[in-house]
Amino acid sequence: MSDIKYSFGLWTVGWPANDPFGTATRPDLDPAESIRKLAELGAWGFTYHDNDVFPFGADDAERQAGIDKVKKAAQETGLVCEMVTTNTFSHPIFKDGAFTSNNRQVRRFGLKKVLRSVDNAAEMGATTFVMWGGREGTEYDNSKDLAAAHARYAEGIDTVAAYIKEKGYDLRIALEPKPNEPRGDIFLPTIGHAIALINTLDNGDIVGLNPETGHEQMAGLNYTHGLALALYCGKLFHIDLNGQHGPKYDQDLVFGHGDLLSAFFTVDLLENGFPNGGPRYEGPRHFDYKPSRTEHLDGVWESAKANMETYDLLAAKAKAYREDPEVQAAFEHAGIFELGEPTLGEGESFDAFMADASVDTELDVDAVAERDYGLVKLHQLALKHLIG
Ligand code: ASC
Ligand code: MN
Ligand code: MN
Ligand code: MN
Repeated sequence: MSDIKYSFGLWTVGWPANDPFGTATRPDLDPAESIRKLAELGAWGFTYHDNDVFPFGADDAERQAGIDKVKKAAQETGLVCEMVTTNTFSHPIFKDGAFTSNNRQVRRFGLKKVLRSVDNAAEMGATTFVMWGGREGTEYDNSKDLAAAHARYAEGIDTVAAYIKEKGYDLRIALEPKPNEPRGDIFLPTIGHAIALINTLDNGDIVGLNPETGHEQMAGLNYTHGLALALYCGKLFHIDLNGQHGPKYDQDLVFGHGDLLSAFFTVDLLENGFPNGGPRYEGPRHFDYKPSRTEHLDGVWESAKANMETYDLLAAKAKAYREDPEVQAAFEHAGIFELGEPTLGEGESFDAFMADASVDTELDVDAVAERDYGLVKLHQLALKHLIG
């Protein structure tokens, strides 16, 4: 096993494989046992929703008992609790959303549930607090005042951020976009939507993103491009890696078991950074997948291992790809380093630029248009590193 910091949601291996069409095919797992098993397999960390470790409606004693069991397993194994999140989607009270429910009582209930989860995240030493608004959305466009819904969503997120600051917790919020499922349309469906809302917040400095591979791909979008935008904006706080085959229901496959080429370039970005330098993601490689319903318990642990093995394999391939002199020459030929140069010269004035005839009238546009970027050759080099 490599020294890469791999982390798993307890709800991933712990999913008993109940789906909308059938009952569970596996028994419930004890979260503390899952932590021990993940440690044995070589994972570094774990994450959970409040109700992965104590039931909805638990009294204070039952709540603390669930937390203490997980804490003990973490201490015994050395596995790090790096992120905590809140289940604001399972109980029927959240059927119209938590922060964006039309019902103010539900919004106040949801907010308090989230703030208690923030306290627990701090208690566990987690540094990221994820908010996936699974039920924040509609089936019908006339179900809500859509401006008010976004205002209430922003209010909720800002309130959680303000609470973290007031308590002095070392925590950052990471919003997780998803386009649909379980709602027909979920608010903040993509990375770009989330960044736009974050920019309106008073406490947006501690609010960023937790993009999930499959969620972006469900929207027909490019996950690696999304990570790049989040990094550029200083907002890539956490990641949920998994696999997905294009726009359809949320498959939550093992990382790399969906679009493998996309997974390769995701790992290339995470491990090697941008070709011209720039911001890097230094957080855990966190998996949010579901062991397929066909698998029993052996299959659960095989699938957990498969995530880490696939990432390790892709990391090694991506490293060899970047170090290959032929690839570096193809980068040069393609202009990838040239793209790192600003378009205007340093201190170049508008007057000088607009008067510069070499930019247009003296430019042989047909000759420039004939440039061969060699991008197919470059991509074939990547493919050969991946499967050659
Ligand atoms: C999360 C998260 C998701 C959902 C889903 C619940 O916290 O990251 O994608 O909840 O895994 O089943
Ligand atoms: Mn998913
Ligand atoms: Mn997720
Ligand atoms: Mn998910």
